Amino acid sequence: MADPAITPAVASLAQRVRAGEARAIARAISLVEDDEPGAAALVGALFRATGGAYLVGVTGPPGAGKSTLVDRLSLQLRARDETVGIIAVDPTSPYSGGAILGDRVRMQAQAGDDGVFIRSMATRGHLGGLSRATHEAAYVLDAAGKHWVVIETVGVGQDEVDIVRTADIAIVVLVPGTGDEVQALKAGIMEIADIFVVNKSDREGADRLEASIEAMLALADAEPGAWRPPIVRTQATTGEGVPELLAAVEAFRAHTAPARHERRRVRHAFRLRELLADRFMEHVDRRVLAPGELDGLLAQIADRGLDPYTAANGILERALGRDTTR
Ligand SMILES: Nc1nc2c(ncn2[C@@H]2O[C@H](COP(=O)(O)OP(=O)(O)OP(=O)(O)O)[C@@H](O)[C@H]2O)c(=O)[nH]1
Ligand SMILES: [Mg+2]
Repeated sequence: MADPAITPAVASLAQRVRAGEARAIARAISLVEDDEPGAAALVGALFRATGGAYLVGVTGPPGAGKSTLVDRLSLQLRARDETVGIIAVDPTSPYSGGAILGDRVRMQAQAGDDGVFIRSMATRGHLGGLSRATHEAAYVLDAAGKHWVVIETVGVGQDEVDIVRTADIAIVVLVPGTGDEVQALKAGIMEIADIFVVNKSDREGADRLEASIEAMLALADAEPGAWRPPIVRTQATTGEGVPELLAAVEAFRAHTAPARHERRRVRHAFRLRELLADRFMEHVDRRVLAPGELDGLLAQIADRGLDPYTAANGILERALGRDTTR
């Protein structure tokens, strides 16, 4: 990684982000998303201004109604004069905007202070991974002064689940009658839920789904005083149940306020380890291994002429210039 020395252009961008300028926010997110030159310096310049936003992770099966729900939720927040930044990871159905779009136009009339900023992000193609890209986009929105930053992911891959798991709150959205319960269990998203939403509760099978979540929660032996994930029924299309969902979010926020630092420490630890692993591999690829050398090592391993531990130790030793045998 180059020295994150800040150029005047990046410094000015950071300043405009902190002022909440929508165009600067969009530009800054593109910069970090594509890991362009200046991205690390920008994150460095913005980081001190982060920590004010409450980070909400929303996940669930494809088409569960996550975006519709987040749309509704942000309308409620806007009604309280709170600002929202939304990052939607690879949505198959884009944010319709809907009522929000109308509001955004109205808000833009107010001295460039957009109340809602929505950004879609592709799952693939990020240097350093999806998690890096979304976390850094969240830093941008946080530094821009958004009260709430919502990250929506489809709960199918480990990256997507980890992103939501390390948010301040994890909301898992399920829908009745699709067998999603079982799929969700497989993907490991049931364990991360701070709140369960049974969306499309107008559909048949909502009772059954709620019962199966209850049964699962009853099996988990929670410590006394621990948060018990509530189950909230919603109809995102009509907005029914959304005030109750917001109330549950607030209840969780209050309940976990004393432990908020711990949760964020876990998130930062996760990010730091990820960054270190990325940067180290980048260093190994660029500075340690000769072109084609890795393929040669892999061929030897495939032929059982070399074991992976010895290979890894050899690379580590060369990278660090000393003996690294454990
Ligand atoms: N009947 C019914 N339909 C709903 C409800 N909530 C959402 N939908 C519909 O379900 C479809 C998918 O909604 P989205 O909000 O795009 O779902 P999503 O989970 O964000 O989808 P992906 O991001 O593509 O995974 C849309 O046609 C919505 O109108 C609901 O409560 N009831
Ligand atoms: Mg969506």
